Amino acid sequence: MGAPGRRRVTAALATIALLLAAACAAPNSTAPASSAPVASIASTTPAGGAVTATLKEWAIEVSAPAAKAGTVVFNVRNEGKVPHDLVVIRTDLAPGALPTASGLIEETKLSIVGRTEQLTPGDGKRLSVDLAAGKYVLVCNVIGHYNSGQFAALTIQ
Ligand SMILES: [Cu+2]
Repeated sequence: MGAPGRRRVTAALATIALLLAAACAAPNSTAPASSAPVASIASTTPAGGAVTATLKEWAIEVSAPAAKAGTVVFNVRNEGKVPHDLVVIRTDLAPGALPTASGLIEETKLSIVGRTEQLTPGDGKRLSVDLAAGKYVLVCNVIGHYNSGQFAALTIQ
């Protein structure tokens, strides 16, 4: 009747040994794993820069005519007296030569890469868009506004 008792003691010692091994291994295994992903997240997010786009009757004023490729943040502000929106279009067409119908840009014939909803006077919006190098046109596509001259060119380098 001594054998079962010894086996129980052996099992208990084995459990303690496993717990000690786990406790010692934990700090060593987590330290290298937590530092590795931070570097890869930073390197996969290119900084394209920020562009302020001011909407008014009848213009879109941009803070710079060009920005770097990557994630571009548009700080859009409506400083006009009526609602306006901002639509970002990738195109080689001249800013004033986009196809229109019934006072609107024909969006289905163009490559729309970003947009805001209509902003009321005094309102603002941050619009973040991933832009590749190329030529872009910014427009307000409220009826009649593009035809009134509310557009601007933007080059991504
Ligand atoms: Cu407008």
